Amino acid sequence: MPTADQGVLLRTVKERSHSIPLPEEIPIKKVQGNDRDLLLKMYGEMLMIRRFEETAAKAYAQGKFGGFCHLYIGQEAVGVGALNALREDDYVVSTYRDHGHALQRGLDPAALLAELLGKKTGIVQGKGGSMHFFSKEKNFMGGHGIVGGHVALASGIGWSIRYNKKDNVCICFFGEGAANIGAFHEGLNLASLWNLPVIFICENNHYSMGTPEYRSLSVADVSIRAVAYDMARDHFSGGDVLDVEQKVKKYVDAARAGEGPALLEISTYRFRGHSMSDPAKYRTKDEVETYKKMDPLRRAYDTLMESGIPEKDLARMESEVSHTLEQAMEFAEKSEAPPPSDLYTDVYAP
Ligand SMILES: Cc1ncc(C[n+]2csc(CCOP(=O)(O)OP(=O)(O)O)c2C)c(N)n1
Repeated sequence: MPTADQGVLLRTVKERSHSIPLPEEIPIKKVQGNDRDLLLKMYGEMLMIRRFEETAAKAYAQGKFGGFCHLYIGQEAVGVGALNALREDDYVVSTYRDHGHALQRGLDPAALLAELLGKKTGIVQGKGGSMHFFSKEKNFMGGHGIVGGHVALASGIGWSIRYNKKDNVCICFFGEGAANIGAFHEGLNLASLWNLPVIFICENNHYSMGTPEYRSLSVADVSIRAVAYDMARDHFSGGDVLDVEQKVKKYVDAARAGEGPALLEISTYRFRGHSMSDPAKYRTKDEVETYKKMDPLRRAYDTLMESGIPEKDLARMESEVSHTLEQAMEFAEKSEAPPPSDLYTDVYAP
């Protein structure tokens, strides 16, 4: 072990943790005025994501589609809170766990379900599937299957914003596992060097597939990695959607004003396995139950009730969401599969 008097720094991490952190209980507080309106809107958006994911899970279990399918259930407050801090013309780039981010950017749930089912009416004509949602019109730049690879793409998007002298911002989502990939470090380095308007959001759900963070991260706090690149950083809980929106907005506004990128680590938890084929036996029932008690969707519901929103208004939102999804599923099921000749289209850019 090197020592300080030999002219090298001592290591600061003396003992590694052998457990993942459990969520802190945050008391429910009343909200009013604009905050209450925003929370109501964001509750509806989280509800749409939760029910969409349940619809996708059911269709998968019924064998209506196969391949990879990574659900966002439990993490909704991160995507919804963070993306409410953006303008409509801003950019988003995501991972294979992209359903929630895509819905939040306004991609049509019917086109997304059709994509899952591999139909021609899907958001990318049935050729991408669950991991590759994309929409040029909505500046939703994917859906990417290579862990961490898209972090460098986000810096490329940031560069194009600066080059074109626009005042947009790009949010890039990834998991803590991606923070160990080379492209993450390359992306952060260039974003800071060139002062790019990119907010890197690490959705730390504490597991990379079945590997807990204490077996993959040399330093448990991912946000500290920003220090190496002279970048703004923050680390907070993703349990309260309003809190996430307010915190992320600060960094988005700063990036838009030319103050450069930030690395934000937002703690969260996925209630399901890594993907539909993962029974998640590496987690204890107690751990899962502890996190479920802090369900961000339930928290938003309870806060709204506490803040005087009538129960019937929330029930109406629930039935509107189910109606939209029923129609979306019907559309997806009735749609045609792409013809075999589609194998030869979209291979090269025109
Ligand atoms: C470069 C690369 N290596 C390995 C994989 C296989 N893989 C898919 S998801 C995943 C775990 C990533 O975990 P994390 O980044 O924490 O995101 P989470 O799934 O928890 O959202 C791995 C190893 C991959 N897709 N790409």
